[in-house]
Amino acid sequence: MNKEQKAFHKSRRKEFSKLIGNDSIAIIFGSTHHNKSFDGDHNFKQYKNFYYLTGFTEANSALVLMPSGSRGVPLQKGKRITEVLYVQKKDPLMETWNGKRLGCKNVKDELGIEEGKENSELESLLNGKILSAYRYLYINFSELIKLNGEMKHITSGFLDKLNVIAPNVEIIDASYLLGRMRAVKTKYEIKVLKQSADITVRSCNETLTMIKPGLNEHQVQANLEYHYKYNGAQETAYYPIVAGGDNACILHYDKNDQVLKNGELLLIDSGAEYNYYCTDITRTFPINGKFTEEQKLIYEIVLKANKECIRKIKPGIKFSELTVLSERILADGLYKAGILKNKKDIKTYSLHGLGHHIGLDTHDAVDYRRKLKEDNDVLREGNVLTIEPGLYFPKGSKGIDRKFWGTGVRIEDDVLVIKNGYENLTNAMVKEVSSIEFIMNVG
Ligand SMILES: [Mn+2]
Repeated sequence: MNKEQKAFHKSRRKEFSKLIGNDSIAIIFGSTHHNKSFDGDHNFKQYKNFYYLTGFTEANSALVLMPSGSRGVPLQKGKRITEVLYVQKKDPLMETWNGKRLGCKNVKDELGIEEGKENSELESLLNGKILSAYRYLYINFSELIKLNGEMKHITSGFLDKLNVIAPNVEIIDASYLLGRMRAVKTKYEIKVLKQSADITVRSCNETLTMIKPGLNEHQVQANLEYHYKYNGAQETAYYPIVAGGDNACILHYDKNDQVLKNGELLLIDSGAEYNYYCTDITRTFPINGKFTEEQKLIYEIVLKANKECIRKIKPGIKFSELTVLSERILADGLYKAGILKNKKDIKTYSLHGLGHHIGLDTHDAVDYRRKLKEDNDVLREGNVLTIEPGLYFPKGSKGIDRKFWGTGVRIEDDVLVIKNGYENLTNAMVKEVSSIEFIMNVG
Protein backbone atom coordinates (compact mmCIF):
# COMPACT_ATOMS: atom_id res chain seq x y z
CA MET A 1 0.00 0.00 0.00
CA ASN A 2 1.43 3.39 -0.94
CA LYS A 3 2.15 6.16 1.56
CA GLU A 4 -0.77 8.34 0.55
CA GLN A 5 -3.32 5.56 0.98
CA LYS A 6 -1.76 4.46 4.24
CA ALA A 7 -2.01 8.01 5.56
CA PHE A 8 -5.66 8.21 4.47
CA HIS A 9 -6.75 5.09 6.36
CA LYS A 10 -4.70 6.14 9.37
CA SER A 11 -6.41 9.52 9.40
CA ARG A 12 -9.79 7.75 9.33
CA ARG A 13 -8.87 5.59 12.35
CA LYS A 14 -7.69 8.67 14.18
CA GLU A 15 -10.87 10.59 13.42
CA PHE A 16 -13.11 7.68 14.35
CA SER A 17 -11.18 7.15 17.60
CA LYS A 18 -11.66 10.81 18.44
CA LEU A 19 -15.41 10.54 17.81
CA ILE A 20 -15.93 7.47 20.00
CA GLY A 21 -13.76 8.87 22.81
CA ASN A 22 -11.50 7.50 25.49
CA ASP A 23 -14.07 5.37 27.28
CA SER A 24 -14.69 3.25 24.22
CA ILE A 25 -13.48 0.20 22.40
CA ALA A 26 -14.51 -0.48 18.81
CA ILE A 27 -14.52 -3.83 17.02
CA ILE A 28 -15.07 -3.45 13.29
CA PHE A 29 -15.47 -6.74 11.47
CA GLY A 30 -14.29 -7.28 7.91
CA SER A 31 -16.19 -9.48 5.48
CA THR A 32 -16.02 -13.23 5.01
CA HIS A 33 -16.63 -15.45 1.98
CA HIS A 34 -20.24 -15.81 0.95
CA ASN A 35 -21.53 -18.90 -0.80
CA LYS A 36 -23.09 -18.61 -4.25
CA SER A 37 -24.05 -22.23 -4.85
CA PHE A 38 -22.72 -25.67 -3.84
CA ASP A 39 -18.95 -25.19 -3.41
CA GLY A 40 -18.75 -21.91 -5.33
CA ASP A 41 -18.50 -18.59 -3.53
CA HIS A 42 -19.23 -15.06 -4.66
CA ASN A 43 -16.10 -13.14 -5.51
CA PHE A 44 -14.77 -11.83 -2.19
CA LYS A 45 -15.45 -8.18 -1.42
CA GLN A 46 -14.34 -6.37 1.70
CA TYR A 47 -16.93 -4.54 3.81
CA LYS A 48 -16.64 -0.86 3.05
CA ASN A 49 -16.60 0.40 6.65
CA PHE A 50 -13.72 -1.93 7.42
CA TYR A 51 -11.96 -0.93 4.22
CA TYR A 52 -12.40 2.75 5.08
CA LEU A 53 -10.51 2.26 8.33
CA THR A 54 -7.84 -0.19 7.13
CA GLY A 55 -7.56 -0.49 3.34
CA PHE A 56 -7.15 -4.22 3.98
CA THR A 57 -8.82 -6.48 1.45
CA GLU A 58 -8.38 -9.97 2.94
CA ALA A 59 -11.27 -11.97 4.35
CA ASN A 60 -11.75 -12.97 8.01
CA SER A 61 -10.28 -9.89 9.65
CA ALA A 62 -11.32 -7.49 12.38
CA LEU A 63 -10.03 -4.15 13.56
CA VAL A 64 -9.98 -3.22 17.25
CA LEU A 65 -9.59 0.42 18.25
CA MET A 66 -9.01 1.56 21.82
CA PRO A 67 -8.47 5.34 21.82
CA SER A 68 -7.17 5.37 25.41
CA GLY A 69 -5.08 2.24 24.98
CA SER A 70 -5.65 -1.42 25.71
CA ARG A 71 -6.81 -2.10 29.22
CA GLY A 72 -6.60 -5.85 29.26
CA VAL A 73 -3.62 -8.10 29.86
CA PRO A 74 -3.58 -10.12 26.61
CA LEU A 75 -3.26 -6.97 24.53
CA GLN A 76 -0.88 -5.05 26.70
CA LYS A 77 2.63 -6.47 26.41
CA GLY A 78 3.90 -3.57 28.48
CA LYS A 79 3.05 -0.91 25.94
CA ARG A 80 0.07 1.23 25.15
CA ILE A 81 -1.64 -0.12 22.07
CA THR A 82 -4.54 1.74 20.47
CA GLU A 83 -5.12 -0.35 17.35
CA VAL A 84 -4.93 -4.05 16.57
CA LEU A 85 -5.74 -5.80 13.32
CA TYR A 86 -6.74 -9.45 13.56
CA VAL A 87 -5.92 -11.30 10.34
CA GLN A 88 -5.90 -14.81 8.89
CA LYS A 89 -3.12 -17.12 9.91
CA LYS A 90 -0.34 -17.71 7.37
CA ASP A 91 -1.01 -21.11 5.81
CA PRO A 92 1.14 -22.33 2.86
CA LEU A 93 -1.42 -24.88 1.67
CA MET A 94 -4.36 -22.45 1.74
CA GLU A 95 -2.20 -19.78 0.10
CA THR A 96 -1.39 -22.17 -2.75
CA TRP A 97 -5.11 -22.60 -3.39
CA ASN A 98 -6.52 -19.16 -2.63
CA GLY A 99 -3.73 -16.60 -2.75
CA LYS A 100 -1.18 -15.01 -0.48
CA ARG A 101 -2.05 -13.90 3.04
CA LEU A 102 -0.44 -10.90 4.67
CA GLY A 103 0.05 -12.54 8.05
CA CYS A 104 0.01 -10.73 11.39
CA LYS A 105 3.75 -10.00 11.37
CA ASN A 106 3.45 -7.78 8.28
CA VAL A 107 0.45 -5.75 9.45
CA LYS A 108 2.48 -2.87 10.80
CA ASP A 109 4.80 -2.43 7.82
CA GLU A 110 2.24 -2.99 5.10
CA LEU A 111 -0.79 -1.22 6.60
CA GLY A 112 0.64 1.09 9.24
CA ILE A 113 -1.62 -0.38 11.92
CA GLU A 114 0.13 -0.63 15.30
CA GLU A 115 -0.24 -4.34 15.92
CA GLY A 116 -1.25 -7.46 14.03
CA LYS A 117 -2.62 -10.63 15.60
CA GLU A 118 -4.05 -13.89 14.31
CA ASN A 119 -7.83 -13.84 14.14
CA SER A 120 -8.12 -16.88 16.45
CA GLU A 121 -6.87 -14.60 19.24
CA LEU A 122 -9.93 -12.42 18.83
CA GLU A 123 -12.00 -15.01 20.64
CA SER A 124 -10.34 -14.30 23.98
CA LEU A 125 -10.95 -10.58 23.56
CA LEU A 126 -14.61 -11.14 22.76
CA ASN A 127 -15.18 -13.56 25.62
CA GLY A 128 -12.83 -12.19 28.25
CA LYS A 129 -12.92 -9.53 30.90
CA ILE A 130 -11.24 -6.91 28.72
CA LEU A 131 -14.47 -5.48 27.40
CA SER A 132 -15.73 -4.68 30.89
CA ALA A 133 -12.88 -2.17 31.26
CA TYR A 134 -14.71 0.12 28.82
CA ARG A 135 -17.95 2.07 29.03
CA TYR A 136 -18.92 1.81 25.35
CA LEU A 137 -18.46 -0.92 22.77
CA TYR A 138 -18.86 0.07 19.13
CA ILE A 139 -19.52 -2.72 16.61
CA ASN A 140 -20.73 -2.88 13.02
CA PHE A 141 -23.83 -4.94 13.84
CA SER A 142 -25.35 -5.38 10.42
CA GLU A 143 -22.06 -6.80 9.17
CA LEU A 144 -21.34 -8.90 12.26
CA ILE A 145 -24.55 -10.88 11.79
CA LYS A 146 -23.58 -11.79 8.22
CA LEU A 147 -20.17 -13.30 9.04
CA ASN A 148 -19.47 -16.84 7.85
CA GLY A 149 -16.94 -19.59 8.34
CA GLU A 150 -14.15 -19.13 10.87
CA MET A 151 -15.33 -15.63 11.83
CA LYS A 152 -18.83 -16.92 12.50
CA HIS A 153 -17.27 -19.45 14.82
CA ILE A 154 -15.02 -16.88 16.52
CA THR A 155 -17.86 -14.42 17.10
CA SER A 156 -20.62 -16.91 17.91
CA GLY A 157 -22.40 -16.27 21.18
CA PHE A 158 -20.31 -13.23 21.94
CA LEU A 159 -23.24 -10.81 22.10
CA ASP A 160 -25.24 -13.25 24.26
CA LYS A 161 -22.42 -13.55 26.75
CA LEU A 162 -21.72 -9.82 26.95
CA ASN A 163 -24.46 -9.27 29.46
CA VAL A 164 -22.70 -11.61 31.86
CA ILE A 165 -19.09 -10.70 31.10
CA ALA A 166 -19.49 -6.96 30.84
CA PRO A 167 -22.97 -5.87 31.94
CA ASN A 168 -21.76 -2.29 32.35
CA VAL A 169 -20.86 -1.92 28.69
CA GLU A 170 -23.19 -0.05 26.40
CA ILE A 171 -23.21 -1.42 22.86
CA ILE A 172 -23.46 1.08 20.02
CA ASP A 173 -23.76 0.54 16.28
CA ALA A 174 -20.64 1.99 14.67
CA SER A 175 -22.31 2.42 11.29
CA TYR A 176 -23.89 5.78 11.98
CA LEU A 177 -20.66 7.51 13.05
CA LEU A 178 -18.81 5.94 10.15
CA GLY A 179 -21.58 7.03 7.80
CA ARG A 180 -21.27 10.57 9.09
CA MET A 181 -17.53 10.50 8.48
CA ARG A 182 -17.93 8.99 5.04
CA ALA A 183 -20.28 11.81 4.00
CA VAL A 184 -17.34 14.18 3.73
CA LYS A 185 -14.70 12.96 1.32
CA THR A 186 -11.01 13.57 1.86
CA LYS A 187 -8.58 14.70 -0.82
CA TYR A 188 -7.46 11.12 -1.34
CA GLU A 189 -11.05 9.91 -1.75
CA ILE A 190 -11.87 12.66 -4.23
CA LYS A 191 -8.88 11.65 -6.30
CA VAL A 192 -10.02 8.01 -6.46
CA LEU A 193 -13.65 9.00 -7.08
CA LYS A 194 -12.51 11.10 -10.04
CA GLN A 195 -10.56 8.16 -11.44
CA SER A 196 -13.62 5.95 -11.04
CA ALA A 197 -15.80 8.58 -12.76
CA ASP A 198 -13.32 9.00 -15.62
CA ILE A 199 -13.26 5.25 -16.29
CA THR A 200 -17.06 5.16 -16.29
CA VAL A 201 -17.43 8.17 -18.58
CA ARG A 202 -14.86 6.89 -21.06
CA SER A 203 -16.54 3.48 -21.13
CA CYS A 204 -20.09 4.83 -21.51
CA ASN A 205 -19.01 7.12 -24.33
CA GLU A 206 -17.46 4.11 -26.09
CA THR A 207 -20.56 1.97 -25.61
CA LEU A 208 -22.82 4.72 -26.90
CA THR A 209 -21.36 4.32 -30.40
CA MET A 210 -22.40 0.65 -30.68
CA ILE A 211 -26.07 1.06 -29.78
CA LYS A 212 -28.45 0.17 -32.63
CA PRO A 213 -31.76 -1.60 -33.21
CA GLY A 214 -31.59 -5.39 -33.14
CA LEU A 215 -28.91 -5.66 -30.48
CA ASN A 216 -29.84 -7.33 -27.22
CA GLU A 217 -29.66 -5.39 -23.96
CA HIS A 218 -27.08 -7.87 -22.65
CA GLN A 219 -24.78 -7.12 -25.58
CA VAL A 220 -24.76 -3.46 -24.59
CA GLN A 221 -24.10 -4.51 -20.99
CA ALA A 222 -21.22 -6.75 -22.10
CA ASN A 223 -19.65 -3.92 -24.07
CA LEU A 224 -19.91 -1.56 -21.11
CA GLU A 225 -18.40 -4.07 -18.68
CA TYR A 226 -15.61 -4.85 -21.13
CA HIS A 227 -14.65 -1.18 -21.26
CA TYR A 228 -14.78 -0.78 -17.47
CA LYS A 229 -12.29 -3.58 -16.96
CA TYR A 230 -10.20 -2.65 -19.96
CA ASN A 231 -9.93 0.89 -18.58
CA GLY A 232 -8.77 -0.33 -15.18
CA ALA A 233 -11.85 -0.81 -12.99
CA GLN A 234 -11.99 -4.00 -10.94
CA GLU A 235 -15.73 -4.42 -11.27
CA THR A 236 -19.09 -2.73 -11.68
CA ALA A 237 -20.31 -0.64 -8.77
CA TYR A 238 -23.71 -2.38 -9.03
CA TYR A 239 -25.52 -4.59 -11.50
CA PRO A 240 -25.99 -2.46 -14.65
CA ILE A 241 -29.48 -1.45 -15.72
CA VAL A 242 -29.69 -1.67 -19.51
CA ALA A 243 -33.35 -1.06 -20.25
CA GLY A 244 -34.85 -0.62 -23.70
CA GLY A 245 -38.31 0.96 -24.23
CA ASP A 246 -40.87 0.20 -21.55
CA ASN A 247 -38.26 -1.62 -19.43
CA ALA A 248 -36.87 1.79 -18.46
CA CYS A 249 -40.01 2.28 -16.37
CA ILE A 250 -38.90 -0.59 -14.08
CA LEU A 251 -36.51 1.31 -11.82
CA HIS A 252 -34.26 -1.58 -10.86
CA TYR A 253 -34.68 -3.56 -14.09
CA ASP A 254 -31.98 -6.24 -14.12
CA LYS A 255 -33.03 -8.79 -16.73
CA ASN A 256 -31.15 -7.05 -19.56
CA ASP A 257 -32.30 -9.71 -22.04
CA GLN A 258 -34.57 -7.95 -24.53
CA VAL A 259 -33.91 -6.89 -28.10
CA LEU A 260 -33.52 -3.14 -28.69
CA LYS A 261 -36.28 -1.81 -30.93
CA ASN A 262 -36.09 0.86 -33.57
CA GLY A 263 -37.80 4.07 -32.40
CA GLU A 264 -37.51 3.31 -28.68
CA LEU A 265 -35.23 4.72 -26.00
CA LEU A 266 -32.47 2.89 -24.12
CA LEU A 267 -31.82 3.81 -20.50
CA ILE A 268 -28.41 2.83 -19.12
CA ASP A 269 -27.80 3.22 -15.39
CA SER A 270 -24.34 1.91 -14.59
CA GLY A 271 -20.99 2.73 -13.04
CA ALA A 272 -17.56 1.28 -12.50
CA GLU A 273 -15.99 0.51 -9.16
CA TYR A 274 -12.34 1.51 -9.06
CA ASN A 275 -10.16 0.87 -6.01
CA TYR A 276 -13.32 0.44 -3.92
CA TYR A 277 -14.93 3.74 -5.02
CA CYS A 278 -18.16 3.80 -7.01
CA THR A 279 -19.58 5.81 -9.87
CA ASP A 280 -23.25 5.94 -10.79
CA ILE A 281 -24.29 7.46 -14.13
CA THR A 282 -27.56 7.28 -16.01
CA ARG A 283 -28.07 8.34 -19.59
CA THR A 284 -30.96 7.77 -21.98
CA PHE A 285 -30.36 7.34 -25.69
CA PRO A 286 -32.53 6.94 -28.81
CA ILE A 287 -31.82 3.40 -30.02
CA ASN A 288 -31.71 4.43 -33.69
CA GLY A 289 -29.66 7.55 -33.00
CA LYS A 290 -32.47 10.10 -33.36
CA PHE A 291 -34.97 11.23 -30.71
CA THR A 292 -38.62 11.43 -31.76
CA GLU A 293 -40.39 14.72 -30.98
CA GLU A 294 -42.17 13.11 -28.02
CA GLN A 295 -38.96 11.59 -26.63
CA LYS A 296 -37.10 14.86 -27.06
CA LEU A 297 -39.82 16.75 -25.24
CA ILE A 298 -39.62 14.48 -22.17
CA TYR A 299 -35.83 14.33 -22.37
CA GLU A 300 -35.42 18.12 -22.37
CA ILE A 301 -37.64 18.47 -19.29
CA VAL A 302 -35.57 15.92 -17.35
CA LEU A 303 -32.34 17.50 -18.60
CA LYS A 304 -33.48 20.90 -17.38
CA ALA A 305 -34.15 19.48 -13.90
CA ASN A 306 -30.74 17.75 -13.91
CA LYS A 307 -28.86 20.88 -14.96
CA GLU A 308 -30.67 23.39 -12.78
CA CYS A 309 -30.32 21.25 -9.66
CA ILE A 310 -26.60 20.73 -10.31
CA ARG A 311 -26.09 24.45 -10.91
CA LYS A 312 -27.56 25.22 -7.47
CA ILE A 313 -25.14 22.96 -5.58
CA LYS A 314 -22.83 24.61 -3.05
CA PRO A 315 -22.16 24.31 0.67
CA GLY A 316 -25.20 25.34 2.73
CA ILE A 317 -27.85 24.34 0.16
CA LYS A 318 -30.42 21.84 1.40
CA PHE A 319 -30.87 18.64 -0.56
CA SER A 320 -34.60 18.81 0.21
CA GLU A 321 -34.72 22.20 -1.55
CA LEU A 322 -33.15 20.66 -4.64
CA THR A 323 -35.74 17.88 -4.51
CA VAL A 324 -38.54 20.46 -4.48
CA LEU A 325 -36.89 22.38 -7.34
CA SER A 326 -36.53 19.23 -9.43
CA GLU A 327 -40.18 18.23 -8.96
CA ARG A 328 -41.31 21.74 -9.83
CA ILE A 329 -39.32 21.75 -13.07
CA LEU A 330 -40.63 18.31 -14.03
CA ALA A 331 -44.24 19.23 -13.15
CA ASP A 332 -44.10 22.61 -14.92
CA GLY A 333 -42.56 21.10 -18.02
CA LEU A 334 -45.16 18.36 -18.32
CA TYR A 335 -48.00 20.75 -17.53
CA LYS A 336 -46.91 23.28 -20.18
CA ALA A 337 -46.64 20.50 -22.74
CA GLY A 338 -50.19 19.45 -21.88
CA ILE A 339 -49.06 15.99 -20.78
CA LEU A 340 -49.96 16.48 -17.13
CA LYS A 341 -53.39 17.88 -16.27
CA ASN A 342 -52.69 18.30 -12.57
CA LYS A 343 -49.20 19.21 -11.32
CA LYS A 344 -49.88 17.37 -8.05
CA ASP A 345 -49.73 14.08 -9.95
CA ILE A 346 -46.03 14.52 -10.72
CA LYS A 347 -44.93 11.87 -8.19
CA THR A 348 -46.79 9.22 -10.19
CA TYR A 349 -44.32 9.83 -13.04
CA SER A 350 -41.13 11.00 -11.25
CA LEU A 351 -41.26 7.97 -8.92
CA HIS A 352 -37.99 8.26 -6.97
CA GLY A 353 -35.86 10.70 -4.97
CA LEU A 354 -33.51 13.18 -6.58
CA GLY A 355 -30.29 11.45 -5.55
CA HIS A 356 -28.04 10.05 -2.87
CA HIS A 357 -24.52 10.24 -1.53
CA ILE A 358 -21.96 8.13 -3.36
CA GLY A 359 -18.48 6.96 -2.38
CA LEU A 360 -17.34 3.57 -1.17
CA ASP A 361 -20.93 2.42 -1.64
CA THR A 362 -23.14 3.38 -4.56
CA HIS A 363 -25.80 4.41 -2.09
CA ASP A 364 -23.21 5.61 0.35
CA ALA A 365 -23.59 4.77 4.02
CA VAL A 366 -24.84 8.23 4.83
CA ASP A 367 -28.38 9.08 5.82
CA TYR A 368 -28.78 12.74 5.04
CA ARG A 369 -32.40 12.77 6.14
CA ARG A 370 -31.55 11.79 9.67
CA LYS A 371 -31.71 14.63 12.09
CA LEU A 372 -29.48 14.51 15.13
CA LYS A 373 -27.32 17.30 16.43
CA GLU A 374 -26.43 18.39 12.94
CA ASP A 375 -28.67 18.85 9.97
CA ASN A 376 -27.60 16.23 7.44
CA ASP A 377 -29.84 17.75 4.82
CA VAL A 378 -27.47 20.68 4.40
CA LEU A 379 -24.75 20.07 1.82
CA ARG A 380 -21.15 20.42 2.96
CA GLU A 381 -17.87 20.80 1.14
CA GLY A 382 -16.58 17.31 0.33
CA ASN A 383 -20.01 15.71 -0.13
CA VAL A 384 -20.43 13.73 -3.35
CA LEU A 385 -24.01 13.21 -4.50
CA THR A 386 -25.90 11.95 -7.47
CA ILE A 387 -28.47 14.19 -9.12
CA GLU A 388 -30.85 11.96 -11.05
CA PRO A 389 -34.26 13.29 -11.98
CA GLY A 390 -36.41 11.01 -14.12
CA LEU A 391 -39.80 10.72 -15.80
CA TYR A 392 -41.52 7.42 -16.54
CA PHE A 393 -44.62 6.68 -18.59
CA PRO A 394 -45.07 2.91 -18.67
CA LYS A 395 -47.45 1.33 -21.15
CA GLY A 396 -51.01 1.71 -19.91
CA SER A 397 -50.39 5.00 -18.03
CA LYS A 398 -53.91 6.30 -17.44
CA GLY A 399 -54.59 9.87 -18.51
CA ILE A 400 -51.35 10.06 -20.51
CA ASP A 401 -51.39 10.28 -24.29
CA ARG A 402 -50.45 6.90 -25.82
CA LYS A 403 -47.63 8.41 -27.83
CA PHE A 404 -45.68 8.86 -24.57
CA TRP A 405 -46.19 5.30 -23.35
CA GLY A 406 -43.04 3.24 -23.01
CA THR A 407 -40.93 6.33 -22.42
CA GLY A 408 -38.60 6.32 -19.43
CA VAL A 409 -35.92 8.97 -19.09
CA ARG A 410 -33.39 9.44 -16.30
CA ILE A 411 -30.28 11.61 -16.42
CA GLU A 412 -27.83 11.16 -13.58
CA ASP A 413 -24.51 12.79 -12.71
CA ASP A 414 -22.16 12.54 -9.73
CA VAL A 415 -21.42 15.91 -8.22
CA LEU A 416 -18.78 17.01 -5.72
CA VAL A 417 -19.56 19.93 -3.41
CA ILE A 418 -16.59 22.31 -3.38
CA LYS A 419 -15.93 25.51 -1.46
CA ASN A 420 -17.72 27.90 -3.80
CA GLY A 421 -20.01 25.59 -5.69
CA TYR A 422 -19.72 22.21 -7.33
CA GLU A 423 -17.69 20.06 -9.65
CA ASN A 424 -19.57 17.63 -11.87
CA LEU A 425 -17.39 14.50 -11.87
CA THR A 426 -19.29 12.97 -14.79
CA ASN A 427 -19.52 16.12 -16.88
CA ALA A 428 -17.64 14.57 -19.79
CA MET A 429 -20.46 12.08 -20.43
CA VAL A 430 -22.61 13.41 -23.27
CA LYS A 431 -26.12 14.49 -22.38
CA GLU A 432 -27.28 17.22 -24.76
CA VAL A 433 -29.73 15.96 -27.41
CA SER A 434 -27.57 17.36 -30.23
CA SER A 435 -24.30 15.82 -28.95
CA ILE A 436 -25.93 12.42 -28.33
CA GLU A 437 -27.37 12.39 -31.85
CA PHE A 438 -24.08 13.59 -33.31
CA ILE A 439 -21.97 10.88 -31.65
CA MET A 440 -24.49 8.13 -32.39
CA ASN A 441 -24.52 9.03 -36.06
CA VAL A 442 -20.83 9.52 -36.74
CA GLY A 443 -19.96 6.37 -34.75
MN1 LIG B 1 -28.09 6.58 -8.49
